[in-house]
Amino acid sequence: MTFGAAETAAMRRALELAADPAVPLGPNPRVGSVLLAADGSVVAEGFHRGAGTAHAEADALSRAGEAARGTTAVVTLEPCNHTGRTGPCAQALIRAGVRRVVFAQSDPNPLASGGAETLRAAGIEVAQGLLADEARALNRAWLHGVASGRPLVTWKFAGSLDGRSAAADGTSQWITSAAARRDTHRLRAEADVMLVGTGTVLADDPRLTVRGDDGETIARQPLRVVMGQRAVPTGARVLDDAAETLLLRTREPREALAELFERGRRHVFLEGGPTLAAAFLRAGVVDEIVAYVAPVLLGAGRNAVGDLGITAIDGALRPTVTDARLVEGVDGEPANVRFTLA
Ligand code: AOF
Ligand code: ZN
Repeated sequence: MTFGAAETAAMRRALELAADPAVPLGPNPRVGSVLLAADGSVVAEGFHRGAGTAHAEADALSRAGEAARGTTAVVTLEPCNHTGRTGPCAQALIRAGVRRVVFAQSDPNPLASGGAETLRAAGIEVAQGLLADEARALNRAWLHGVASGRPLVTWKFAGSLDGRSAAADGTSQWITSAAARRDTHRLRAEADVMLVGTGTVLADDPRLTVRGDDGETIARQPLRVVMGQRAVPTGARVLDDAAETLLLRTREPREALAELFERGRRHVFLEGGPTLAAAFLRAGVVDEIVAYVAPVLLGAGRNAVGDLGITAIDGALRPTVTDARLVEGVDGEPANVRFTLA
């Protein structure tokens, strides 16, 4: 399908609006919308601000008012066809007199899909697929949830060249570089759950907050979740008021994920120790691995991953590398390597 330059620029803007960091992550997709006049100028912009609020199209239409008539609606997701928490956007676009609708990706949600057909049946020109990869990347956790019924799980590995997360005496500070840790915080900010086991809380007393490059906690903090059957001490830093915390008294990854999905969470960043990492890998619920490897050899030491029950080479887990890059060190620290695997 062909798209005009103004439509492409509008779709980029709609993706940017959709990704607004002030929007809470949750069970709904991130969606943006721009209404264009016939000469390509912007009539109105809109975006979705979290579950229960207006959809992006409705937001843009209400800002445009009468000026919506005859415009092209550029939307990052196929307009919905259902009455859910709000009314169907396809009908709202028809009523507003929109001439053409351009969307990036079709809606995989069976409850809401079918908007494109409804629009076409009403005589509106519909074109799809513009910047679809970017739109899918933005909502990959939500898409994973629609397809699988559980949250996307990203496991973070940080270790030495020989796969250790701590020295033999248990000291574990600063295996990966400060630059690698800052990079981790950028990835954490995209998730809505930070998950560890009680063992990590007892051993490291982590805060599990997301800090920006300046070291300050950012506004949109993921839910901190501690799972396991050991008690979390009342003074643990994970219980401070920097972010919400949920204690799950289970050791079953699938049960924990089901509970988090139920609570509207769609992307779990797994930062646990060797026991929890092994439990999730064994249960087959790790969807993505981000591995920071530091040029450090410890020889003996604590394994970053516990026993996976693999005894023969045939049983090895072999994730695929989707990205590999150097994370340059600053202030004299060595570069680390970051692999992304799926
Ligand atoms: C959104 N925001 O801008 C668009 C969505 O939870 P509901 O009833 O508001 O409906 C959510 C569904 O609507 C969602 O799963 C998706 O299929 C569709 N479009 N949702 O939250 C939006 N355009
Ligand atoms: Zn809608």
